[in-house]
Amino acid sequence: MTITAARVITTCPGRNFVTLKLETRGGLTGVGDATLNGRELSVASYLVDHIVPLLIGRDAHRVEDTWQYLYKGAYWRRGPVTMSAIAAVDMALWDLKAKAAGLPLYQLLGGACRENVMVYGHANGVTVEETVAEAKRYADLGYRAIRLQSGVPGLASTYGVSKTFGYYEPADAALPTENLWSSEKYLRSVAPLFEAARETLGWDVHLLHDIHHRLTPMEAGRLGKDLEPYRPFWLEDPTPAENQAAFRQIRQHTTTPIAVGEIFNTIWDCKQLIEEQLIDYIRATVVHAGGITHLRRIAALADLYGVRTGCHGATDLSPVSMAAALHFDLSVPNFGIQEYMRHTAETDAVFPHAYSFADGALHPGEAPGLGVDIDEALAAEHPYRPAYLPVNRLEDGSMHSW
Ligand code: EZ4
Ligand code: CO
Repeated sequence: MTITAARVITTCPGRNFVTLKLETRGGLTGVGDATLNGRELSVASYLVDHIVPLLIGRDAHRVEDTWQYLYKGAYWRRGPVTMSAIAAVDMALWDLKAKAAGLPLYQLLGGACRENVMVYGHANGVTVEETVAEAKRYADLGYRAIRLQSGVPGLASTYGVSKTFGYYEPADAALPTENLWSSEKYLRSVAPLFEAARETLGWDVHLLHDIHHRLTPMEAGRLGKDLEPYRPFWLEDPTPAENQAAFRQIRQHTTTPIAVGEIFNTIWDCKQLIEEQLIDYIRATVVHAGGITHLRRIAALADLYGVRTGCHGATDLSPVSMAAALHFDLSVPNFGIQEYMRHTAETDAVFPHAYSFADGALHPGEAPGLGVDIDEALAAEHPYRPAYLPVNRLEDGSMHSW
């Protein structure tokens, strides 16, 4: 199964996506997602300028060897640009291998471990009332798990809050939007949100929350403790995770489960958090953590320590990544939950796919391979548009984590 052509397609059906498409001599094609939100063209260049020349003529069946070749062979290891580029190749090779076998990819990964993949949706609003009303709409759609993000009284805007039901795109401007942040104001706002949500939604639905890397370990410990009465499913990204040892402090203060890892690139970013059992869910994704090959290795390490998976699934991960994540989720023994921000109809049209939603869960479908493709003619009608993620400053002007 010799690779004869490799194209990198950058398209913006409402938001930017970078996709790698491989062709083989026998006429099969495979796709991989290479989208790195706000830094898209760097991965496109890494692929076009430095990886595509290495792929032409290779045997597409050699998934592991190709992974090792691109990782060890670059000399410069790790990092989001390198690992997203390797991930795109890895996804496309698995897609090809499964198509060659005539099987949906999850069958090659050991087969289904469960009937379907529980997902969580994003409920948000400017006020507690709006957010809880949104959460109710998700519950009525059948969701069994819902993330709650609300505006913070006294702050003009914050992470995770949009006005449009079901859709939120933080990379919203040609130059970064500036947000103002106060951890004190934020910390006062979260427990009342969870209290109101439990009153309206009851206790049969999982409730989640994303701190988005903004607190100190002590602040995160206090928030975790404040939320314990409402039994959150998880608190996500409490502090910036470069300092993995900092999570020891959070653990000493709260029993609220912790989820980390959407910006991790390799197993090395996860190692200490998993081995010391400092987290409950690992959020590394197929696209930013080196593809299906590497994510399975991370999941296997996590399984040794009772850590479950909770893959990132924001809309900046294309439907190609979502399909890959679902095959992974269905087949990995220590699956926990999958994030699911629905893509817009515009995006779905460019990426026709076999996965489907029912009863609060997704299933990857039974199409051979990943079960997703890119309509290149339609993609060409949506040219790339520069879009940055926002930045965050404290009220005195200091830069803070966004
Ligand atoms: O802000 O994917 O849990 N989900 C998230 C996302 C991230 C975006 C950044 O590109 O934190 O919304
Ligand atoms: Co997050």
